[in-house]
Amino acid sequence: MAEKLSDAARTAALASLPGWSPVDGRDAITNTFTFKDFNEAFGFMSRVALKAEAMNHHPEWFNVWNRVEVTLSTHDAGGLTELDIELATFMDGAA
Ligand code: H2B
Repeated sequence: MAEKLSDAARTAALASLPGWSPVDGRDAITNTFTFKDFNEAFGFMSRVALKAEAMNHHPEWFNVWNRVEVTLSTHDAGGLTELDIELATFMDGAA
């Protein structure tokens, strides 16, 4: 099972992921992606869904029209792991 990130690794990971921020009261990161329209937002979600399924690591997310609010955390580990950093990095590339 993936291990929770150390404080140093968490700080370094966040520094490499502009736009992502820690969630208050929980070991997780969040970002909001805004697209031109629903078609682009859902295209992004579709690409991320395939990646998430391949990783067996899934986002918590909420979509309204052109906006996708994402929270990443590793439920099995009770906090942030490398899997969240990998998925966040993929999302940045897909957006
Ligand atoms: N996604 C996330 N974000 N965290 C997990 O711990 C996790 C997951 N675990 N997707 C997987 C699925 C697990 O629940 C299944 C049973 O493999």
